[in-house]
Amino acid sequence: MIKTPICELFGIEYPIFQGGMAWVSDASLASAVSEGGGLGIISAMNMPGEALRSEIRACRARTDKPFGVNIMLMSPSAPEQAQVVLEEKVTVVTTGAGLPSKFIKDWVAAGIKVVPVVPSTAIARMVERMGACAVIAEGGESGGHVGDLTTMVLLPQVCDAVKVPVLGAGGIADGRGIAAAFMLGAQGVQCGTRFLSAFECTIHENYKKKVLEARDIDTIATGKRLGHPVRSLKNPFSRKFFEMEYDASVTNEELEQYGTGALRLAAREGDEEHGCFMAGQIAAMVKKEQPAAEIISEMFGQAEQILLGATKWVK
Ligand code: TUI
Repeated sequence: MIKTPICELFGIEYPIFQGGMAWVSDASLASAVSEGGGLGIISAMNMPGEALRSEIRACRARTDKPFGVNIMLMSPSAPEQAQVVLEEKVTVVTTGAGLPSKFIKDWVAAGIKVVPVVPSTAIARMVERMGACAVIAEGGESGGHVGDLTTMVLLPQVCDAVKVPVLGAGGIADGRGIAAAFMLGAQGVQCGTRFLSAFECTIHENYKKKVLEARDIDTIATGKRLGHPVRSLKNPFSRKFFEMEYDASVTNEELEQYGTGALRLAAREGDEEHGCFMAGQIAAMVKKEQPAAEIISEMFGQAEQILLGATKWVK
């Protein structure tokens, strides 16, 4: 059994969060992960406040276990979503794509556990000072909006920089990844891509198929020019985006315009031409569809075996 302070802090059996993935992480996936002993997380992305409220209530109807909500701070809906998580007394809020400065004081005062995703040691220190009870150090191997540093480089440095517990994220999809994150100082992990293949994940079947068929070199980070690079699977959309961003005659507005709506087209419509299928570099290691609970127990079973045998080479 692998127990860390993360389990006690969040009331979960296994020290794993399921990443809040835009247009992907709904009440179905989040409740399945929480029922499986991890922390399921609903992605609020661009939802209006009331839509988020009903997703939170739908999740509560499916599980008595704790779950979280991810607020994407670049979203124009973030302020109203911040209010809804307060009113609904959500157990955990994770944040991404920015600093939670405007909201964190009220959340902490209301007893909400705030766990920001951080791409650097400076930001990790900043959010710890603001009242975060843990941080997620996410390397650029991950899917979606990515920072510069890799998990291997970022994670141990964030662990040294803060006193609160750290979860490692980016490039973790099996027990080896979990064991490695623990070796780098993490007390837990967050996984997104691995949960794309969960039975309870409601994304379009084309999306699942693309993840299951992905090879090691099949993701690409686009959007660096706009200041918010996004990692997704290579397809006509992402290749065209990549070309456009290196074409000086294309304006930033045109580039933004081209990307608008592409996440929804991928996740909900399965549009292989125009959709942006966000996934981490580890997609190639996602090989079968299975229940979320089985994903968790399988990963931790493997991690336990590895960690128990970790001194094999030490004399
Ligand atoms: O947020 C994510 N992953 C995401 S958000 C998203 S939706 C989106 N759509 C279009 C364009 C951009 C995003 C898809 N995937 N991961 C957590 C994460 N947070 N990664 C990096 C950061 C981050 C970056 C900067 C956290 C804080 C930060 O602060 C610095 C600042 O200047 O705000």
